[in-house]
Parts: sequence; structure tokens; C-alpha cells
Amino acid sequence: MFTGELFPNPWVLPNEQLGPHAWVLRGCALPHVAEILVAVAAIESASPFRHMLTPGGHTMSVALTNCGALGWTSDRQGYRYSATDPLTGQAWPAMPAALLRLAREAAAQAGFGQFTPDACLINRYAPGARMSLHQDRNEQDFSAPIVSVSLGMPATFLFGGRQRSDPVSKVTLVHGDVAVWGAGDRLRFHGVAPLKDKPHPLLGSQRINLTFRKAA
Ligand code: MD6
Ligand code: FE
Repeated sequence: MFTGELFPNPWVLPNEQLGPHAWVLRGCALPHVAEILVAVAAIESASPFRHMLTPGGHTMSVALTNCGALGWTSDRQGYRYSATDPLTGQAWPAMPAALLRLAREAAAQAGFGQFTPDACLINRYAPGARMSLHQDRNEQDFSAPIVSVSLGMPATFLFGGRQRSDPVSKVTLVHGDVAVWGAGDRLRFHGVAPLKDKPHPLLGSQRINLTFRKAA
């Protein structure tokens, strides 16, 4: 049960609204960290983190894996969702029930009922890793929101507008924060500034981000 309303945690920042349909739910994942980490360990033992190639031929600084029916992949041919892990030739690990529950709970808190993600991209950042400004537009259906869980070291999240040239605001995402956005905010440009090395007590010098989407 989420008890944040009845027993506000003074160590957690207040929720932040980034747009009409975009929220940072502070500490929303904190009650679930242990089960998320168990799930990630099982997923990476079947489908390890790896650095993918961009269509432009660069190696991504972020290492990634996936769980769920579909997984986000990148290579010289482009970005796409695939039912199989190109590294193993097998299906991606199934989405653990605990992750699905957390994603649905967070989506509902941000005003998106009935969220049924079929894809969970798991990004792992080492110090210096970054994510350049992009839109999430490889999904079939932009009516579903995106739910993004941050664990480990803090990151500076860059949140722009619908045009690449729009002004970008910065928001710090810390361990346990969940960002949710959809509807009119679904196609806003966003990214992550190069990660500073501020070792986290539980996860050390890394940041893990889980991003749930409805891809098909
Ligand atoms: C990250 N996140 O936080 C990268 N995309 O590591 C994303 O690219 C992202 O957090 C869409 C919605 C939420 C996100
Ligand atoms: Fe994204």
C-alpha cells in the first residue's frame, strides 16, 4: 500500500508538475525498491545490459536491457521495438508482476487509469553517461503515458517542449522518483545531462532507469 498521503515523508520532496499531463511523483517507487532490484537482477541474468549502436554509428553511453513482450532496440538500421533480444535470440524476459503493478499505480496517481505497458526499457548509467535530447516516438499508440522510474545516483533531467528548439527546463530526479507523462505532453523533447559521480548508498556509482511504455 502507498502510505505517502497519510504519513508524509519529510525526506522526500513534494511532487512536481512539469506540464498539464506531466508529473514527477517524488519517492513513489521507494516502498518497492527491494522488489524492483530483485526483478532487475533476474532480467539482466537472462538479457544482460549492453551498449547498443545508434543508426549514426555511435555507441550509446547508456547500457540497456528490456523486459516485457516488446523491447526497445537500436542498431545501424534504426530504432525499433522487437519481441526478441538481438543478443540472445530469445524473447525478452517477461515483465515481473511487481514492476507492472508499480507502473500502473504511478500512472493512476498521475491521472492515467488503465495503463497496460507491454514494454519496459531498463537503462543503466555510469558516471559521464548521458541521453541526448529526444522524443519517444517509436511506439504505435501515443495515447498511453510513459512511466519512468529512477534509482541510484541523481540525474539532471532535461525537459523541453514539442519542438527541439523549445526552451529546456532542468529537474533533478533522485532514487525512488517516478516521472509520468502523456496526453499533450507525450511528445515533449527530453534527455539526461552527463551523470555526475555521487555514489548512492545502495547502488554505488550508477543510475538505473526503468521506462514503461505501451509500444504496440
Ligand atoms: C532516463 N528517460 O531517465 C531516460 N523517456 O534515463 C527517458 O528517456 C524517458 O524518463 C520518456 C519518458 C520518461 C523518460
Ligand atoms: Fe525518452
